[in-house]
Amino acid sequence: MITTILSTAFRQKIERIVRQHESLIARKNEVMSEGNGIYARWKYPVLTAEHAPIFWRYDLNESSNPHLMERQGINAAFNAGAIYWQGKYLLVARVEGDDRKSFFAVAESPNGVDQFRFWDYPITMPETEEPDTNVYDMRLTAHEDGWIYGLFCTERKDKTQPNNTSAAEAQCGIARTKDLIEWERLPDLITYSGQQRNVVLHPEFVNGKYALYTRPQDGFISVGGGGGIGWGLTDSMECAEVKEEVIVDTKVYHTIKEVKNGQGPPPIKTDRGWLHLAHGVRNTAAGLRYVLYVFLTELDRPWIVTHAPAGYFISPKGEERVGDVSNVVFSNGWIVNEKEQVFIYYASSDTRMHVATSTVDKLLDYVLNTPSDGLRSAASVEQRKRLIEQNLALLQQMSK
Ligand code: M1P
Repeated sequence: MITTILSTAFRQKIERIVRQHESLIARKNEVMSEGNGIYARWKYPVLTAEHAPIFWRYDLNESSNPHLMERQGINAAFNAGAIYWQGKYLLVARVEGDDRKSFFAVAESPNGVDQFRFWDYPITMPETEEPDTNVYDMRLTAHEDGWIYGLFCTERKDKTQPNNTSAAEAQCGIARTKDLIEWERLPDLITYSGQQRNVVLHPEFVNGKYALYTRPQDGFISVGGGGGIGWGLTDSMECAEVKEEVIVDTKVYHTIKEVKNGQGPPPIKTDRGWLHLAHGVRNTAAGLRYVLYVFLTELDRPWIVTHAPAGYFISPKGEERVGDVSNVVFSNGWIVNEKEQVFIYYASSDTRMHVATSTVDKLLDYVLNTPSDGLRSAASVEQRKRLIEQNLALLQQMSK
């Protein structure tokens, strides 16, 4: 063991930083008063770059860091997968260092809405023979085969364009674990689409096979002519291959998912079907706008959409609108606890994590009873007129 003598001033500086960090983690969260009856947003982000332990960021040795510089800063903590694990709420966050490299790290909370604390070490994700340049956006699936799978985006340089320093290729990396500490890396998913992002493993076997939600894309950013949330089966996860990929939720002109969309976390099983959370992207003069939406699919055929409320479920609000990539909300993790409470973890503007809470009942009510997109202004007006007519009659009745 190395014993280091610290000066009083240096020790006090460390103590001050530790106190600030501890008070951030201990801060009680509060439900925001205004709500829409579907879910409640919580006031404070649940996980931020500042939640990263100080011993990840500072060299605490006075002789090698006499000015106590934060030399290895953390830029962001966002796009977290989530799992309810031994009575604890765990997020597997995309933590991004100041060097722009993302890695995965587990943060744990006793109640799902505050006190998220990172485990001491980030996840050591083994690599395949072709090393990843960047890994991010893990979806955690506790599969009925007994493993917890983490599917994530692995990004590498596009070697076909050696002179273009932005040209990249996205594919689906796969790893599995029993304890979220030791991870076994499996070969990347093989599909016959150009690139893949937002791939999610369905929690149950379908026709005896593993089932995957995919998001085929022509380029790294653009999904191209195809796109949409795809669906495919694979015999094994040890060398996962989707030979046939069908689009089950397409992008649609003049909707919140006009440019692209992608499955969020694995769907939640309910007695009315599989409840899905996804992100939709549209273009604006100010750039892309990412929102979240919800849909329901059949229990026995999870690839068949039965209910799809029009428009967004969560959009960026207030401070959420600003960050490294502004006007974005993105979710790849939600948790249902034993009381059927749902914790929807979403990131804002590729910077930090938030939570909104609801229940399975409320989400089902929302998805089953919200009108679907009429796809034309006139149809939207008719929908609204029906609501107004019905409400005015009720209000009139109430006033008698
Ligand atoms: O910057 C917004 C999001 O962009 C990508 O998502 P998609 O492939 O659906 O466009 C991902 O890089 C995601 O991490 C990011 O939050």
